[in-house]
Amino acid sequence: MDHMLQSQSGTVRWWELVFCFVTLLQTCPKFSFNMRFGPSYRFTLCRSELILLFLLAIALVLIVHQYSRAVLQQVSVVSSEPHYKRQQAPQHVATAHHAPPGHMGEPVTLPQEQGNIPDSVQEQIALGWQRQGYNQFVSDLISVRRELPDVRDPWCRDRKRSALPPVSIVIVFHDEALSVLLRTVHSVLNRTPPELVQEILLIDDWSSLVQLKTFLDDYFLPYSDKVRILRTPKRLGLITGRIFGAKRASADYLLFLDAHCECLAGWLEPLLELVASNQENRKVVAVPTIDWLNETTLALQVGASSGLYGAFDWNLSFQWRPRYDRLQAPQENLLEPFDTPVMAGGLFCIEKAFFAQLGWYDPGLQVYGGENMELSFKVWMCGGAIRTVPCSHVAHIQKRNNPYIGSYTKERDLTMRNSLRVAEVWMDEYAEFLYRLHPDYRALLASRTSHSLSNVNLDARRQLRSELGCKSFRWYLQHVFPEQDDPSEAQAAGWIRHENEAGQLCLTWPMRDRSLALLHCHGLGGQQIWFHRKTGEIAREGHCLGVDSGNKPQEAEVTIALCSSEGSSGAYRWLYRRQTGQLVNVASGLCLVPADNNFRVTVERCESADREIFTQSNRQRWNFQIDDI
Ligand SMILES: [Mn+2]
Repeated sequence: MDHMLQSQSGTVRWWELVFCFVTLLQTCPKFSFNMRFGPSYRFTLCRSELILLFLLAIALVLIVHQYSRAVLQQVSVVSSEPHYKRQQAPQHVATAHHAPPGHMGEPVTLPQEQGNIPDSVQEQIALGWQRQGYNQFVSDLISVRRELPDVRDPWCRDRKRSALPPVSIVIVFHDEALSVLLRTVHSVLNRTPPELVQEILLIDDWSSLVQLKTFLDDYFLPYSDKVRILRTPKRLGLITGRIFGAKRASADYLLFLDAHCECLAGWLEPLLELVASNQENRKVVAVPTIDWLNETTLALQVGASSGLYGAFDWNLSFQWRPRYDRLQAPQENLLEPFDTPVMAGGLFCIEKAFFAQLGWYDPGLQVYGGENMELSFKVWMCGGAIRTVPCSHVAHIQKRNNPYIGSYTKERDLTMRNSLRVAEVWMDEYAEFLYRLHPDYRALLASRTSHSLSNVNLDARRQLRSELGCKSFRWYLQHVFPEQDDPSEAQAAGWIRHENEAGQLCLTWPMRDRSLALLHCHGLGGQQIWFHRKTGEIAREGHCLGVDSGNKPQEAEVTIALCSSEGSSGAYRWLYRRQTGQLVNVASGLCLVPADNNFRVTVERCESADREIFTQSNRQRWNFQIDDI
């Protein structure tokens, strides 16, 4: 029983107290105690009563002490571990019936009926969307330490790994929602072996939200062994902000994350293993599989991105393409890292010395956009490789708009300026195709002399390229991205336009359902850019336009399918008659025309070319944007 009276500061034993008291009573055998309560009461306590009172007092002390000890024990259990190790949500919130919002990546939905949400809350929701491009209100409802399921394939989970070096994780933010930023950091701390995280550098790129200042410093104080907050001296933009962080990182390996991510179990190890192992004689940049955090409900949606590779179109916009259309032999194990010509941009692991050797990013690139193309081209062309790692999963919120850039025209203007620098330095003769397919680039290029594109000279970047002895863009297309439509191998390119009473309509693919359509020409390229190869195929993104003749001519259908690598049959070859603008399918001899509803295409018997009906509005007349490459 003596342990019950032990306190943190020393030991007092209950029987010692009793012993003292009994000794006291023995030394004064006639001890009595007189007390006056008010004017008329007088009590005399005899020895036996006094002993009883004493025992009662001892019992009370014991009860109080036991209770306070229990409380102290609880406090010490909680505070003895470093905060970043406390990854489990409290037990009571993890039960099925009372799971907290968003637990295990479940969607968080608000009541559908507007009437159920007070006006003040509706205002907050709208403000969150407007500021962040995602549902900040819902994010604020979710624990910043929420748990997520382990979505890895068992093959990834069971792999044995050798010792890995630590990384510096660089996260640039500008007015990110606090809950989203904190959740990004906690997902790293909670789901990464601490010895692999040398530091997390939070680069505050001139944010104006007040909670991202002193509050953020205070919040991360208990994590100061891992988290460092650096603030830029002025607005740098995402690209320069990343360079700012990279140069200040202390580890040999860098890992870049967007400020609106959640890393999943086992995310870092396979990336690092690929980058740090020098098994091949080349530097590898590793990219995780990107899962989707739904921007409305913050639900985790495990995507197909391990089945996709990164590509670009001739507007230098990033796009995902399915891995099955790659020409290189498929790997035996689809979970092994695979080559990707271009990376999405925000999430990657790279050796710091290699990044420095490549001249970081071009410092003339501003704010956002095009930097992923620059880094991707130069990694491949200057002796490195980019691989997607299917075992590594990072979930990411795709913002609906780009709140800190503003309008679409502003964004287009910004990315065009950046893309132009990338094209001028890295794309050799292919830059010319970019300008021919998108004439607004040429206008921008022409205006460059009057007001400089940027004060950072292009020559310095060209010189860097030649010092590094990098290969040509043609080499890159042929060896790294042979699936890409090569304009230099085409006889005509650009939009395939039809003019009629409905206006100017362009052949467009793929629609959301991967169908082929005839839509108003938007002039932005992308889905409306086609290549008429010298071999006759009309192709875009490795898919060829064909005719399925059916049994009768009226059953013939226009199809689109993966181009054959061994050369196409006549069903996929087309003849372009310049005088009449007719596109004649070689196998069937039928001509391409708009379908009756105008938003689809079909084929019909060709009209004879010598008749005088081929005005601009003839239904069989089509125009290529560039019909002589
Ligand atoms: Mn992002």
